[in-house]
Amino acid sequence: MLIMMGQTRMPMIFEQVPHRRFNPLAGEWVLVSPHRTQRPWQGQQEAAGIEGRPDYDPGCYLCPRNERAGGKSNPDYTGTFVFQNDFSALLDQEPFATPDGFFEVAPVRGECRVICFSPRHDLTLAEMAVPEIRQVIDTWAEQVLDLGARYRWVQLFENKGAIMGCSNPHPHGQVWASDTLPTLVQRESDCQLDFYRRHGEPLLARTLVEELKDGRRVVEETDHWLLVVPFWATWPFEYLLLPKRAVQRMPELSDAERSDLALILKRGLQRYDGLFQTSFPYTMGWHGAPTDGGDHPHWTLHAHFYPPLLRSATVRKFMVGYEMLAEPQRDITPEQAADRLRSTA
Ligand code: H2U
Ligand code: ZN
Repeated sequence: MLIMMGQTRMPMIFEQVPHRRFNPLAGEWVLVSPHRTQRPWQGQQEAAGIEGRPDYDPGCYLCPRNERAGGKSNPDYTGTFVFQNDFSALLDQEPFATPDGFFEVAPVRGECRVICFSPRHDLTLAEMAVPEIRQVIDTWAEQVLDLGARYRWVQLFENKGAIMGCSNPHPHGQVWASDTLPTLVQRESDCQLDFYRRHGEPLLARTLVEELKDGRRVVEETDHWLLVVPFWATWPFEYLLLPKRAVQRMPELSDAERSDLALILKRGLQRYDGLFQTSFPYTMGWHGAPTDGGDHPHWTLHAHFYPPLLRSATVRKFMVGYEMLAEPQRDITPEQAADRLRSTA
């Protein structure tokens, strides 16, 4: 028996049987095995990770006035604060000749910076006030403008939580700029271009329409933004954040879109924190059209949130075994994940 839901008519049978879903943005498939989650949800409510922290830590290399590695000191900053990463993975170096041969090597030029979101050591993005989050958004846009004038790609991201390899709980993100398109970005670019050529509209504009039409994976919606657990999500509680207007890069966001973005970010991140009663770890980052001066009508600005947690504050999903050798796999369906996120306080 097939029970039809929504206007896209994805049969409910897909809530029960193994199937594969296509991720048109990454150009890859994900295996979904919902029959493994037929057991009722016991939802452990461990209050792990929300430990009290001081608002200033004299030993923190990101707090105002403190010394960083290499002897530089942070100013007594009051809002956001950006500095050049003292251990940059990319350097603003001159191009060099590379040898031909089977083993390929290529030069790369770039820069890495650290963005402190707040002088307060004890806050997270989710806990900051909406106007303060708005300041972070403005800083992100400034970084894309500044570095984008010199580099083809500007990658904004945040690693949050020790489980994600984050070195410091002080709220901060990073920006890495490079003169080449990184691998995953190139793939997204190719996939969006391919869709645009075949359908005459941007892939993520169509995704927005389809996700709104279906509705089951929508977690938050504001005047200008949509937050979904995408149809093709790989991570259990992955988010895709989409603008409702065809915006290609962060600096193009209007005043209203930026303020509204601060709002939906806060709401979405509060849902994350509420899910397992923990300061939810994740890697998040922005993808927009390359800053190479070209026109890229196939590109839509968007953010990805990849959180590792699966069942509780301590039980995480591992991308190992089948995932490393064959294809990403998930048990809980994106519809179930969105439902759980919507029902968190
Ligand atoms: P995480 O977001 O992964 O915690 O990284 C923080 C960055 O801060 C990391 O890239 C940099 C590290 O190189 N850092 C400095 O630039 N100066 C310091 O004094 C310590 C850490
Ligand atoms: Zn600090």
